[in-house]
This record gives sequence, structure tokens and C-alpha cells, in this order.
Amino acid sequence: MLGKIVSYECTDSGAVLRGEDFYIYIDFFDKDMANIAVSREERPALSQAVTSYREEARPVVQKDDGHIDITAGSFSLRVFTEDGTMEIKDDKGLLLKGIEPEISDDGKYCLVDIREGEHFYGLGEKTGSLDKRGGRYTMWNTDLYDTHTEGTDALYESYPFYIGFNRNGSFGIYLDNTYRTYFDMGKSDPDRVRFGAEKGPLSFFFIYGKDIKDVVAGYTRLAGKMDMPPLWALGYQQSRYSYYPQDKVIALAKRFREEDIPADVIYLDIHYMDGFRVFTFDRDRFPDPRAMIDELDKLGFKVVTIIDPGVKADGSYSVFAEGLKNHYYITDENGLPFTGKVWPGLTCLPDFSRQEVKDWWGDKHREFIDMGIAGIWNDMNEPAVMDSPSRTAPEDAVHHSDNGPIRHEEFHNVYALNMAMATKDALMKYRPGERTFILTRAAFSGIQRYAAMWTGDNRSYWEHLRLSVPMLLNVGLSGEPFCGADIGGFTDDCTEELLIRWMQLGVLYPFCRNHNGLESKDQEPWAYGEKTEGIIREYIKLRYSLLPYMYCLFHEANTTGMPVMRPLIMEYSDDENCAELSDEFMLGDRILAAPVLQQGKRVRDVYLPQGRWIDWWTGEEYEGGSYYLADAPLERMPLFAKAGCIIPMARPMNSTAERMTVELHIFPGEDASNCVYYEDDGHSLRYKDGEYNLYRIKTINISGGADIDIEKLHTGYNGQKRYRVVLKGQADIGRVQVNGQAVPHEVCGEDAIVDIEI
Ligand code: MIG
Repeated sequence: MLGKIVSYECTDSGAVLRGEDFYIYIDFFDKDMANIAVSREERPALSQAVTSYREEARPVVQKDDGHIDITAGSFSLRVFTEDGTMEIKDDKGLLLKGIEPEISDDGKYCLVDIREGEHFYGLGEKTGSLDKRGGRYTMWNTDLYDTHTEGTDALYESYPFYIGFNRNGSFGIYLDNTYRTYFDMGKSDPDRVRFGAEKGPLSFFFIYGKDIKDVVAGYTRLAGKMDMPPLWALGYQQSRYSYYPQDKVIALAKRFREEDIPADVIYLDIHYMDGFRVFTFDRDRFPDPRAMIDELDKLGFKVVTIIDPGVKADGSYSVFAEGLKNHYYITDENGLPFTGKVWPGLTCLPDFSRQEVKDWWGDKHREFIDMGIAGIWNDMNEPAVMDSPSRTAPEDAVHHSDNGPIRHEEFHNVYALNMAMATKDALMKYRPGERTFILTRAAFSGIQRYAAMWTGDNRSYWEHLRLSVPMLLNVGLSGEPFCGADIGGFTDDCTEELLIRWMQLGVLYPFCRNHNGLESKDQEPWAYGEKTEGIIREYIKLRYSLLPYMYCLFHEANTTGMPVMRPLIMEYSDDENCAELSDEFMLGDRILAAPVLQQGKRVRDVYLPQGRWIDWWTGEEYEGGSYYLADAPLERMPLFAKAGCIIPMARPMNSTAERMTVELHIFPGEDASNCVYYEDDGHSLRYKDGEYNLYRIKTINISGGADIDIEKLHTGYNGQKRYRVVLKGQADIGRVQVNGQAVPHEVCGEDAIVDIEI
């Protein structure tokens, strides 16, 4: 227990409660969200995960016998003056009781009563299943050298944010502390969550939400949303540790075209560098990188290069020498540069806690950007150090931050976040007006504003195929929609069947990249002969045909913070059967995927939530609210479209460098089909100035006919004018009307087709 509250003071956005030897700072950021900070001193500062977002909430503060109530609209926070414990009410009554903050010698933490039938989601990149109840999780960015299993805790990224969900309502808690923090989700005490840290502030946000979507919307108002990605970054990407020399990279690109496999990006891993020195090219392996990039560009490929933070400690290497001269590196307690072993041998680590260092680092990208390198891949940015017992910089290493010196233990979790900030600034500066693409391994909450993430060194194991689903779902719920796992697995050897199943799933990852380890067997799409290649080709083509839909989902992520890949419970919050499903997911709100995650399986049990569902491959209809056994021969991943939906799809293309031609596919249903369609130029920042189109498309099926209504919510982009509309399975339709006008239709197989102009 904290102790007695002795007095309080109202502020514009909340109140400051004074206890005998502590303060509780309560600050509403909007009517759904309050920061609660408990401290013996002044109010702790907010971390970089928190944006400048704020909306006037003007909470009302009322003191009554034994408690103080602070109400801003959607919820009311009650603090008991006897002991400083709290509870929260919404308009339905008590939502959450037993919120008990504590600051004592053994750390700072908060206990939160677990509600009946509660499920926990979020917590970012964690192993295990979707629902985090019963586990204990540590937030400490970690390059796990050995492999991870179900029991592994800390991985590369830290998102100290979770969602509590049950039938009575949802909420989110974001702990704004960059030190090592923990979340005990009812493991030590089945009745309570305990989150906290040994060090750093006990400052958390309570985010109210009617449902999970509402909580994610609130959280991403606070921690920010991703910008629109360049369209090419949604294409298929090929990587390996490492593709070189130059000729082989070109040959790889040509092979994709010869094999008729769409692809957009090739990655250059560390062997492109001269002795692993960042910002250099090995000129024997890559005699003319610019010419290579130009040639790849003609083939419709972009190049992304890896950039690690460790700068080789080599006096004759100019980047190192500059950094040394200007004191740009993390130091030890005595102010001497900290050195640690990474790929290049002994290295120093840039101190991204200082703007001057970030600017310097950013500028180092200039030559690469000028050369035409399209995106930057940040690895080893936990930061990983091989010869240190903690496998990172020591906790007492010093960052000379803009606010004075701080210990590494405070900056560790935001090291990669700041590196991504520096990189994004550089990309914006040297390629003005263009969207950026950064891929990162380590991260902290808020990373979505700067980078896409991938889940680091998985292995070519069926377990890792399986665990990628709940892991990515929870990353998405933690505010980072642009996420993926290495398709095929990084270390160890993939097998034919595993590659097929992983490609089938992977083409639906928001970030879709096949990446492979140094000594692992090849796993490019053609690695296992024609039959397998044929299956993989079909699925990569599926990805490309879904790009317009995905792009709309990214627009949603950009405007509302919603993840692209979603757990079923997010869309069907009344359906308890969905609450713990870790092996199915939704792509947006309209497509349900049930990937095959086990070797040798040729059927797959699928739960379909309420409503009607249309088998993607056969067109057969299913009634939801039941389990089915779906056929899943090797060449098929069970996939369903929601009956009564519109999915914008693209005609076949080799890469996004070709013009995307969009068709509207309508899957009929009893209710009206709705879709909000978004389009823009796919590469520039002009969408921020209104250069985009947003259409609401609605279809109603009435006895033997279909009425399509198109409402222009926003027009500002000179985009596609003619659209083919495919009325799936409706060959026998009588008539079609668009905005009240009859239009002629044709029959094409099972479908009816009309061409319309928008
Ligand atoms: O493991 O740069 O996770 O994707 O290929 C060595 C080489 C360091 C780790 C990354 C992996 C990358 C590899 N890197």
C-alpha cells in the first residue's frame, strides 16, 4: 500500500494527489486515457514512445468521504484516500477494481486485479500463445544467440503494453519506463497482474476501450501510427545471409523474372561491406554498386542494405575516426569509448541518445541513398555485443545524452528506436518527399512511427512457423502493424514441405520476406524443384493480387492504428471461441486464414465465427459459429472470405514497379457489402496533403440483382478511373446497377462482371 493521501490539487487535465511521502500525478491525455505516475519526487518525464498527442479532456475532480473521483468522460478513476489504491468505472459500472501502485525498496510496481474470464493480449514480440494470461514477461531487448523456444522470455523488442479484455470491457496499460520492466500476468498470483521495474519511473497509462480495437486506437493515439509504406515494401522480398557478388545479385533478380515469380526487393546482408565496416562496399564483390542498382531497377527490384550500429575500431577507417574524434560513442564510466566484439571485430557503438550523433549517423547514409539504395535494414541494434557477459553493453556504460549522462540500463531498450529515428531522418532528408522503408530487429513502443519489424533469428522449425502467428498478432496489437517473420526460417535447414507451408502463411504476413542463414540450405522459391515452385508461385501471386486490399489495410493502420494481421477476437469480441485462437488469424476484417502449421497434415480444423464464410478456393459457403475440417492438400492453405464483402484485388504483375490494375471483387452476402477503398501514388508523401482517393463502395443484393453505390469520401489523386467489378459466384444475376444506373454485365465462368467508371 502506498499510504494515506493527505491533500490534492486540481490541474487542467487531472490532479496531483499528495501522500505522506509520495505523489500521485494523474493526467488525462484525452477522455479515454490517463497517465498515472507515482513518485516520491516530481513527476517523471515521459519517454520517447509517447508522442505530443493530447486532446482537451477537462476532467472533473470530486472529493468524497474516503475517496477522490476524477472523471473525464468515458471512465472515472477513484483513488481511495486511506491507502492510495484505485478503481475504475465506466458507464456500465465497475470496470476494474484493485489497482494498487507501490513504490518501495524492492522496486516499483502496480498490482491489478484480474477480472473473471479475462484475456491478455499485446506485450509485443513474445513466444507462446495469443493469450498471455498466466505468463511472466521481461522487457529487455535481447539478441538471443541460441534459439528461442516456447519458454523463452526476452527477445529483441520491448513493448511494455498489454490489453485486458473480457465481456465487460477492455482497457490497455502502457508502462512508460525504458528500463528493464516485467509483466507478471497472473503467474505468481493467479488473481493479479503485477507489472513494474526495479528502476525507472512507475508511470503508466490507463487506456479505456469498449473493445480491443478501441484500446489499440487509444494506444496508437499516444504512441503514434505508421506512415504509409511505399507500395514496393508490401511486395515479396528475397534475402539471405548473404547474396554476393554483384553478378549473383543480378542473376537472382533475373531468375525471378524467368521463373515468373513476382518480387520487389533484394537484401544485401553484411558481406556487401568491406570487412564488415558500415557504410562501405567491398569493391571486389561489388565493383559498381550503382550500376547494379540501376540494372536491378530496370528489372523492377529495389535494394535494401543492412546497417549495423557497431563501428569497426580501426583508426584508418574514416567513419570510426570521425566518431572517435567527436566523442560520438557510448563510453565506460571513465569516459573511454566502450568497445565490444561484433562482426567486424572490436567495435564502438554510436551514442544515439544525442541529436548530434543521430545527425552524424544519418548523414553517413547519404552516399547509399544517392546510389539508389531504397531502404535500410537495422540489425544487431539491441545493441548486440558478442564478448560481453550480458551480450549487450554493460548496464553501467554511459550515454552522454542531450539531457546529461545516463546509464545504459536506462537507454538500452530505446537504443534501436533512436537509431531508427536517425535513419528515417536521413532518408527523409536525402530523398525528400518520398516515403521511407526501414526494417529493424530491436525496438521499443512507438517503433511503428519509424520502422517495420521482423522477428529476428527464427529457425527452420515447424515450431517457429507456428509461433510466428501469435507473436505477430501480439506485435500488431502492440501498435506495430508492419511486421513479419523470416519465411522459411533463418538458421537450420528448411524442408520442402516446411517451405511450402511457410510461404503459404508468409504471403499474408504484413511484411513478407524470405530470409535464410549463412550455412542453411537454399530456400528460394525454386529450391525444391518445379512442383513446389509452382505452389509457391501461386501463393506469391496471391499476395500480389491482394495488394490493393493490403494497401487499404495499411491506410487503416496509418489512420486508426489497426493492425493488418488481426486475431479473430478483435473482429468477433462476443465470440469466446475466438479468445485463445493462436493458429488462425484475419487479414483485416474480411479474410480469414487457417494456415497449416504441422508436418504431414492434409486437413485443417478451422473455426469460423458467426456469419457466413466463402471458401476462397472453391466458392463453397459455410455457416459460422462452428468448426470445420477443411481440405488442405499441400497446394492449399484454407482461406475464407467473409460473405458480403468487397475485396479490391490486382491483376497479375511482376512487381509493384508495374502499374497496378485494381478490380473490385464482391463476395455476396445477405447483408450489404461495404468497403472503404483507398488509393494514392504509392511512393510519395503527397497523400499527407490530400493527394489520395477514398471511396465507400456498397453493394446490396436484391432479388436477382445487385445495386452498387459508390460514394466519394475524398478525391485528390488522379488515379485509376475504370474498374472491373467481379461479382463472385453470381453468374445468374439478373441486373446490375451502379449509383442507380443500369449497367450491362457479362458472365465469366461462375462470376458476373461489369466495368464501371469511378
Ligand atoms: O546472426 O547479418 O538476425 O537476419 O542475416 C548474425 C547477419 C547477424 C542477424 C540477423 C540476420 C542476419 C545476420 N545477423
